[in-house]
Amino acid sequence: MKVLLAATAAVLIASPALAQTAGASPAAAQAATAGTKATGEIKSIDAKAGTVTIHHSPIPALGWPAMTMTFKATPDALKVAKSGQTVSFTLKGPENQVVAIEPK
Ligand SMILES: [Cu+2]
Repeated sequence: MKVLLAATAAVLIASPALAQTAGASPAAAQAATAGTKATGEIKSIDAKAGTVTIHHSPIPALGWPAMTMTFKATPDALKVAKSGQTVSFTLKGPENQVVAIEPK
């Protein structure tokens, strides 16, 4: 149990924006996981709406084929997003929010 709590705390510290939604039980359960990793190419960014559109490769963990779709993203993730960039990214929570983007 101690280990689980430590892991949860680490996730919350690593993702401050996610901590807001971690109070609800489904989100809390998701927040305790490492998230879903995926890769893709950034098509566009809407900083105002807080969204990023990515053409992503298949994501077997979610049962998704390759497609272009728009995700909600944390401010930190949006900050590093650049249109046309090939990236790996991390999805978390019930809405599959992009919580991290890493240029490849
Ligand atoms: Cu998709």
